[in-house]
Amino acid sequence: MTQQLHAPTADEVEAFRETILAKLTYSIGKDPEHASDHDWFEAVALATRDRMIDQWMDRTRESYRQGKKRVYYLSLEFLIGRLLIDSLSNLGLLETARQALAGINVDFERIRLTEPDAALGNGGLGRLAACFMESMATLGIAAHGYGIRYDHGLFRQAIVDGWQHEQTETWLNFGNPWEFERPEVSYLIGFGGSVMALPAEGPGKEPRHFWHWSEGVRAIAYDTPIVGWRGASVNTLRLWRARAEADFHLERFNAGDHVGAVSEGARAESISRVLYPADSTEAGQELRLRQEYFFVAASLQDLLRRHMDQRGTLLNLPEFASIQLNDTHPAIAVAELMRLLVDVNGIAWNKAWELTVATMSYTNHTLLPEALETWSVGLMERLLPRHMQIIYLINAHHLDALRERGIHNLELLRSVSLIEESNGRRVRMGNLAFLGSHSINGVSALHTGLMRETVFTDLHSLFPNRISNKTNGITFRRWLYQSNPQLTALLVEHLGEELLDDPENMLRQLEPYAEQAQFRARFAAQRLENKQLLARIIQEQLGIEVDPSALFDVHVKRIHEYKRQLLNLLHTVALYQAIRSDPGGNWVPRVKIFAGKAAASYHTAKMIIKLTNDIARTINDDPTVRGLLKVVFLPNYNVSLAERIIPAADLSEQISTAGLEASGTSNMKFALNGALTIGTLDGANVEMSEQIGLEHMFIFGLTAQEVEARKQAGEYNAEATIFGSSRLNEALLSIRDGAFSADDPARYTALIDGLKWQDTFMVCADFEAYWHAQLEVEARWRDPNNWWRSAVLNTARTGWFSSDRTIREYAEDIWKVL
Ligand code: 26Q
Repeated sequence: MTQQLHAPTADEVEAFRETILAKLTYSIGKDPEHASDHDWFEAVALATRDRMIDQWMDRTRESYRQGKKRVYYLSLEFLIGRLLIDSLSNLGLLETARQALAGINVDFERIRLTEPDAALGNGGLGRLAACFMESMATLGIAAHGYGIRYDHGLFRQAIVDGWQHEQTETWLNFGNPWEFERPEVSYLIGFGGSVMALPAEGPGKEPRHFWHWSEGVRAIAYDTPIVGWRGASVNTLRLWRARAEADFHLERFNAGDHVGAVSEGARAESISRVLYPADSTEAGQELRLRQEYFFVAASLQDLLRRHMDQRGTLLNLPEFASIQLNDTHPAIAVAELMRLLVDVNGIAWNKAWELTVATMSYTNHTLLPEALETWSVGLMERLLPRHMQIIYLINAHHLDALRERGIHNLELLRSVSLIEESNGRRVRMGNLAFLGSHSINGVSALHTGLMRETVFTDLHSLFPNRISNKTNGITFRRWLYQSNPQLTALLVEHLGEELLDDPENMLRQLEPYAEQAQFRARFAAQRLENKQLLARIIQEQLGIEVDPSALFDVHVKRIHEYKRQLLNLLHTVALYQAIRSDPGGNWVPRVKIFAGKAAASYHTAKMIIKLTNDIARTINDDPTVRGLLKVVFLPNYNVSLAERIIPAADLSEQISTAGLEASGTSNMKFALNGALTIGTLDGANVEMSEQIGLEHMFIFGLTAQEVEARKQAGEYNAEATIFGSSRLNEALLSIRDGAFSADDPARYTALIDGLKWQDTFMVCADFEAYWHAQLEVEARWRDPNNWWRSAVLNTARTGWFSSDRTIREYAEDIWKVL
């Protein structure tokens, strides 16, 4: 690998080797003769961690001394993946470690693979938080990530007979060498109970409220250092673990209620047991609300304590702290901060509100109605009675202020209220986050526009300056340098090592090379290497042989109807039928690669996985297609698998129904690695087409406006569309009639009828356009000069999608820290 600027000296290698051996002996208690791969991994991780610590402490002391403003990133998800290569590479120790291990005959690659993924997230939102942590460390922003240290991350997906099975994820089974447990950093978090109000102590004073909660859960801090590029700075990701409060239960225990005491303890500890495995809201479940409040309360107490230690007053909080809410999941922070300021610290309501709004900001990641969080008033009153009162009070002040502005339109007041009255009374967390923040942002230009026009129209009309756009980005350290060392080496060879420090600007210098046949050949050759590696994984995992020279057409992401894996499957079936009817035709050999998890309770998504596997088996077993078309579904998609798949992709599928994908981030990862995108004008695909140029992508289908117009008109009829496309009709019929499910011919009747009668996601509506875009893909592929020219330009023009750029925008516009 090329990331180390200068080859390590023999002394450096020897010194690192000594540390590793010392860790193995004295921290793990093994001698090299008997050490397992895992022991070695742990020894290397501990040796690496040591190298971060000096810098970590320096930076922490330094930011204390300078009194810098701090950023607090509150997120229920951090989808980190593995940390070993990330840390070594950012510290410039990758080559040192490799040589240190080679000298004692330990296989670095095997060691690397023993690290489990930290899968504390579902998908895009969680991975974004992880990229942001790395970019904030790289840019030297004093940032703290706050979240939950789940015992179990996102479930492991097993595919049995084509169906998804969820298995418990166990990343902590062998311990976690990256984290520091901080038993001394702990807070007691209350739930339930009642509120007592004491009358105001005098004129001009406000009544004081005391929350007597009935259940206490202890939050214990676990810190993971996050190191930035070239070790420039090291920040902390602080994750909270829930522990039963010993004394609490001891009383019951001593009173003889052993079972009761233990079950109460289990109830407390269940809060940090498992990540919710849905990437859109499930029915408002109590445990989820307990998770949200638990980590928000611990984090706010922690950051207020730090602020008080340094400043001695909370009245200047917004000058020294910015709190970013990653979606509405931590939105209860608005009420909790008010409670801490008003009830605990005696600050007057209006002043507290001013401080809260000036400190908080909120990022929205979805407009899907089912994903907008609301909590029933009843549940809130039972679990967080004081917060419910505070929310009512915020709402009353808010609505009064509007009436004072002369706004009496009932419909408007109803829509901007914190309480939804129509389907039982519910608290709208989106509106709470909006009102409690000075800045609200979307994650792509299109999405931000739609936020203004749809979910937040009315709030936007009242606070027209609050919404802004911050288009997502990705960290190039992980998604290029680490995951694609072959391409990185090629880029460094031509552009120099400075590229690694400033890819945002320097990648553009690659453009002229797109015109050089020799360079294009090198570019294609490194891709082929990556495809051979992926082909080996496919062979190992599925026993399916794929031809590395075929077009690798890749669709990997959470399974969702709006992401339209079904559209891709219909293309697959139509292509299969076309090949069967002309087996001797001049076809482009293609491998369709799918991967992704379905929420456990999302029936249609699970059916889509089964259908993919049914189609794969049928096509792969059919001798008439002679391997011209292969279909694979790789199980258990996660960060580590993404790192193998993305650098091996020729074609990136980003085909969501326009208007529904807030941004997408894998779209950027693929383009950076030189894949061409087939996609709709949705999310950040729009910005990508502006940067890369429409002629180097395959953009097709209805626009967001056109989708909306069809829905409004209410006259869109998939039947007529199907009637107009015999290809589509035949593909639908064959699936519906059981051509891929002979064992259960009616398996897909409901799924296909859904497309015919509803077509909510415009799968049929976009089919022909998609088919023709795929024909263009094939035409370009047959013309290698043009294909690889476009591929090189994709890499060259993706610099803007660095999460360093995104974070700089947050830092300048929202946090005011740069
Ligand atoms: C909420 C309540 C209860 C249970 C689960 C949830 C929940 C959990 C995760 C709701 C949503 C999520 C995740 C959403 C997500 O990943 N959104 C994606 O965010 C990316 C980063 O901004 C975007 O690129 C994607 O477009 C968007 O889908």
